Amino acid sequence: MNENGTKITTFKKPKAGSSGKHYAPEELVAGILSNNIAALSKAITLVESTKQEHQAIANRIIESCLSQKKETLRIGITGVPGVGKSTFIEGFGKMLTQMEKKVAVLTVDPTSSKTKGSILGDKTRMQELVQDPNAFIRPSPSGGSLGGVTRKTRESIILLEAAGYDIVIIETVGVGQSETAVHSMVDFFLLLKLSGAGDELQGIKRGIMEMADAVAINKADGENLKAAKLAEVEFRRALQLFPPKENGWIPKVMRCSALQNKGLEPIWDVIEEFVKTSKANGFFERNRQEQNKSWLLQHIEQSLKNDFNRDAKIKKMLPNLEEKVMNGTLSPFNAALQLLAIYRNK
Ligand SMILES: Nc1nc2c(ncn2[C@@H]2O[C@H](COP(=O)(O)OP(=O)(O)OP(=O)(O)O)[C@@H](O)[C@H]2O)c(=O)[nH]1
Ligand SMILES: [Mg+2]
Repeated sequence: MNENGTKITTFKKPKAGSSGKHYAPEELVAGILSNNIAALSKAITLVESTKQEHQAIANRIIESCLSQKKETLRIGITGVPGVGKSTFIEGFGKMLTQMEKKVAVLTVDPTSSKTKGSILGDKTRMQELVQDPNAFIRPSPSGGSLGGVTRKTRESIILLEAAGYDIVIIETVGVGQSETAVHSMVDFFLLLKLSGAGDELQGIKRGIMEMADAVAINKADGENLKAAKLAEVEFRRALQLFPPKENGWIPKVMRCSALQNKGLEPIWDVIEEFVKTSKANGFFERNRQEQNKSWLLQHIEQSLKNDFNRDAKIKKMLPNLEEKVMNGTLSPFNAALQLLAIYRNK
């Protein structure tokens, strides 16, 4: 028994190279539902596994976990490397656990040149949250395409929510396509920015500003405070130039110091206000439904692509046709049609 009176079951680690039969899905589901961390971690490992037999078990677990309807909140946090995302999540997460909320943190970094060093770095930056019994932190699944990482993260969210985490925070580095991917799996998207250069509005990626539900100027402390206040005013002005969002929400601009734990409460107030408004006007639920739909379509696309690429005949024919296309003796369009015909008649 743990301190909450929940029975702790131990899960045996399967032997290396085992077929994965050692995982009993029902047992893992029961473990997840009673917030057994070992079961939860094991299930996420299965979700992340590229082995088909593991994925089959993972799918069964996800299906059982999906039926657990709970009020949860998914928050995405983005910003350039070094803006202070992990530091912010440490302070913000602790604030939430003090409010008796259970918080899970995932990171999405498909570039996954993520060395051991930077994972350790994250853990050091979230040192206290790591030890908090009401928090669960899991770094990005390593390797793989953005599509793969996105799928794994979405599935992990379901497991975490079934395990009783009220709030799932997803950190993603503000480069490349990962922001769009994270935006498509969260309810609220927070952009962290830096000030100080005096040219805050330059280099703002329009798409990201459109995705953000709030912008927080971080590192608003010490000598940087004055510049942060200026940046706050400028961002607010700049955001007014964007057309209103379809949910009617006007993105908020704030400043904070993640390092000094300042300005975090007002950000939570804004998130609560967002949740209240978007639940009242139906956007919250509709957004999740749309996200589920696009997840379905993406999954079909991904599976078809994988199946196509794995097909033996395609593998055999592709290099030959590729060469013809490259030297101009066959049009890409025709080559594609031929390959698709071969694929369909398999
Ligand atoms: N002065 C000040 N420094 C901060 C603040 N927040 C973070 N830092 C520092 O900025 C550096 C980077 O912080 P991280 O939290 O690792 O930033 P990150 O955005 O998670 O970085 P990546 O994960 O590499 O993208 C660290 O040295 C932090 O101590 C802040 O509010 N004020
Ligand atoms: Mg970080």
